[in-house]
Amino acid sequence: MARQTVAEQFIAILVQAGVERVYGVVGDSLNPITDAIRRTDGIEWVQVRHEEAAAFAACAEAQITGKLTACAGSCGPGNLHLINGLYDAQRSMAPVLAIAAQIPSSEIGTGYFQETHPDRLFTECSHYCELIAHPSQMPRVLQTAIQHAVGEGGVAVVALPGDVAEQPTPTKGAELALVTRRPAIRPADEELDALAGRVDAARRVTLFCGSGTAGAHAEVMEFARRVKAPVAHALRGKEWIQYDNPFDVGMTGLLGYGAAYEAMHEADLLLLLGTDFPYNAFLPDDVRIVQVDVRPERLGRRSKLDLAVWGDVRETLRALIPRVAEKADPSFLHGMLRKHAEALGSVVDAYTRDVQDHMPIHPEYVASVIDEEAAEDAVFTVDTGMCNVWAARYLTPNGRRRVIGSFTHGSMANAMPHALGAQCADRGRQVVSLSGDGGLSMLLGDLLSLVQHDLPVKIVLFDNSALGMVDLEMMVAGLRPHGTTYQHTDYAAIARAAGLFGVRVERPGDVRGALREAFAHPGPALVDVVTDPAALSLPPKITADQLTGFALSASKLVLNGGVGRMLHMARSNLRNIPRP
Ligand SMILES: Cc1ncc(C[n+]2csc(CCOP(=O)(O)OP(=O)(O)O)c2C)c(N)n1
Repeated sequence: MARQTVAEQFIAILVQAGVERVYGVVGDSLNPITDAIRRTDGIEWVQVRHEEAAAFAACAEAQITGKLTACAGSCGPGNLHLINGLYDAQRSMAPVLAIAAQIPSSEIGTGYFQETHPDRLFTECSHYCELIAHPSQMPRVLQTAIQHAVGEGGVAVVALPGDVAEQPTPTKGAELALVTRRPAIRPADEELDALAGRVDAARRVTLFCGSGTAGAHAEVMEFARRVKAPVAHALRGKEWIQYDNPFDVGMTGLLGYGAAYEAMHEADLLLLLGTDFPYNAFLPDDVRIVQVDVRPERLGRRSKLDLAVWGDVRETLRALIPRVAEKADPSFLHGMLRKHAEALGSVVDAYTRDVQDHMPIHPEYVASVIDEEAAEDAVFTVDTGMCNVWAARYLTPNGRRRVIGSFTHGSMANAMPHALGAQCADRGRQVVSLSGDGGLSMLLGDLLSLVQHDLPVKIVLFDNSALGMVDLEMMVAGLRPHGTTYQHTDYAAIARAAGLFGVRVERPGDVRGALREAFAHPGPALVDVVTDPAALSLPPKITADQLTGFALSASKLVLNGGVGRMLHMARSNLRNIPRP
């Protein structure tokens, strides 16, 4: 029997590692890989139009399934296009293996046609990035790559020259003992005792939760109940922690709302749980801070810590809860819950004013209708830009819905290709892309991929003919907006021409019906909602000299706007509190 080629062994190992699909664009040096995929059961080639979309799609699929996914590009420009989506995956800790096909191995270093050096180019956006220069490096290099992506959470890149991929492997692809899951990390007893001592000594404890609280909802709630702590969150913590949360005091940061800022500043002990929240101007500098994170390099890089705890949030809290004494005095918690409901109550007016008749359509109204009409287990993907604001304030998490965005890398154009990958992972689940017109138009070609693969993604386009977020930044910095407008474009017509269901909505009264129609449509659909580019206002107390771009100096809430169903949640959390 003929020996396996490197490409065949490569793909067989990906199947063993649980990879179900590889997103990408074909090209000569990649041909042995795509051909091996074609001949292998259990793995599928998902052809896209732009490799950046392939990397975003893989990134979203990995975040939905928690499993390794893959993307691929041909040599030179082909794999270079992957780079932005790979940064996104790396920074979201999404396990993605990227196959960067390379020029013929004999030509490397000669300035050959399409020559780049993927093993140098992708080092910054990966945990592992190596060239397979000889078949004998297989299967060890691939195994090492997979274990970096899965074990460390993020990207591994393997550069593979087409000629090497075609050669027979020296070793038959034996079953490998691959790492497919990360271990639970429990801090040492000494750290847990020190942490319990800090918690017991504090009178006012606040928890600030990030994406590291995924899977730890029950533990966070039990701990908060025991120590009577308000629970604040960062944007990436929202989907994991805000639902069924009687201790919720909202979100801090540029898009923040509610009493999160106060609760974090008025505490005498702040616990940062699984968050690498970057804007340290929102973190207090005169409060004792303990940080718990699974990645030790993150500990203390945003604020000075009194205690650094290396561990999973879930494992840490499980071990901590029996060690801390239950606190008797709920007055700090109750005070913060009241402040939270008051803070939400005062901004809600901004949203309700005439919004259902407002022309052009108010984007907050669109977001609130999406929240009401979308399925209880929908996946929302969110474009960088103002859609982040609408998602943060209007999407109601419930523990089953997911919200995926480029929340750490902050790239535009992510939502539609993220939706593509999320939908591939589960064709039966509703996937709704909240897209900006700037973002969508950047990778517009991949609308065609939705049609080609009959992926029933629903795109809701916030079509303000502007780079709205940048308009706001310029305004905040005291600059005259420049280079931020687009000509009006009928994206619904483009969608229809591409083979999607497309509808353009210009009147607020038509929003709900159009969304219902699109959500009920069996295939891909785009609702092009013409929205008001000047929708958001800055709160009156913010002045331009308080802010330099995104570096906030003195204030706590940057953007004014409504908060959707959160007011209701905040008020219902108050019901159990005895009146003062
Ligand atoms: C790839 C990339 N280019 C530029 C930026 C800077 N940027 C951030 S938000 C934004 C505007 C986004 O516009 P749009 O998608 O139309 O959404 P809107 O904010 O108008 O809702 C820009 C240019 C970025 N984050 N990523």
